[in-house]
Amino acid sequence: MLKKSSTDKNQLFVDYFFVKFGQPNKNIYNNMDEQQKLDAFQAKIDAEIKIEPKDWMPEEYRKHLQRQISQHAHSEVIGMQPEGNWVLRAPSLRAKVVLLAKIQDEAGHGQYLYAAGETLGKSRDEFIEELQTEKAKYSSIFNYPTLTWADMGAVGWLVDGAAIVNQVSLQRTSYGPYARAMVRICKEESFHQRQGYEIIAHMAKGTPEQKAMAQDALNRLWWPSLMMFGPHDADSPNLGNGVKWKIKRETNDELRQKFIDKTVHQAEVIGLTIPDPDLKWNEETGHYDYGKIDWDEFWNVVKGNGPCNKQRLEHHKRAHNNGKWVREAALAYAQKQKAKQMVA
Ligand code: FAQ
Repeated sequence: MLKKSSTDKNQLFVDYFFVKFGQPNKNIYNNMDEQQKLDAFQAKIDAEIKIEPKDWMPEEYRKHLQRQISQHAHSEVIGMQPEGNWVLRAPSLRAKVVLLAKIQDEAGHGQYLYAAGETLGKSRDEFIEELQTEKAKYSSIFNYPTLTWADMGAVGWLVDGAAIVNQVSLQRTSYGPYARAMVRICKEESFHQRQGYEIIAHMAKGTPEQKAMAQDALNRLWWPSLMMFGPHDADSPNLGNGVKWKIKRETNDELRQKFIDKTVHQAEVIGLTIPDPDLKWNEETGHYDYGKIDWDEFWNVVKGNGPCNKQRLEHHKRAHNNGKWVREAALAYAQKQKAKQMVA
């Protein structure tokens, strides 16, 4: 018997079952036809009850999540490369320690996300194979080079800033393991955004040359940061199911607008100019209007032809191969420990 819960959302789900199928029980899905299962699943989503790994779910929902979560994980891991480029050239010991900590956090985010993805029945090896054979994507932003120290500021400020806007929203996503991973990731991501803003603010207040470097980093990374949110809603094939199943809680355009609205003021405070002549406050909508995004550039990068796509994947493959002995050793150690426990 499903226990009636005191919370409204569970109540809604239970009520649904009483009305539709009579007394609900633990194996509610067993005697349902396909359409009834889909209806029941949607009722659960609508009641804001999280879907957990062992729950029944439509295959399309599972595939949608495997795609999005693994791409998210790949982005975190590939995203370490542009910043890794500056660890050995950080301008002070403090800057180096902070940058290293941030990059290690990104590796951790990849771990949480791969683990969440694995609960959907696909192994980490399969996910990585898909990345390395270009069947899976990762965020377009990481295919741009990081040319100066100011780029470390711009990446933290803009790229992590954009990532947070999306990830705060994803804390309410319908799949339990993904939502819970997001809660922890968001806490760390806001430290990342601040470390980037600190760097860029410092440079913007520095010598004219340093200020010029900060402005140049903003000029190069502004538009690619807006592209992180994906195509406009009208051109987003995954939007319909994403919203219906509450995987996505806000659309690509809504999130992009949120990011722009909060970032414009941050640029003003440090005396930098957003490189968009069409950027204008709109009294009527209460948002900034912005210029046209170059979608040809976006798709070119997504299809593998950005400035650093090949370099990023080759580096990933090399590091993965070099780390094979570590994975094997860790596995052998774990097996030994397990055998010891069995004997004891
Ligand atoms: N780059 O139908 P939609 C971070 C693809 S984390 C590449 O709109 P959807 C932390 C999309 O996959 C950054 N591909 O797709 C950090 C789809 O192709 P598919 C990553 C993109 O899923 C900071 C096709 O275009 N965050 O930065 C991009 O509804 C600093 C059509 O698109 C996440 O992954 C893109 N920008 O919306 C780390 C958040 N945009 O798969 C290190 C979770 C779209 O059908 C350093 N993901 N595509 O072959 C999401 O929220 C969504 O998946 C979107 C795309 C918004 C990325």
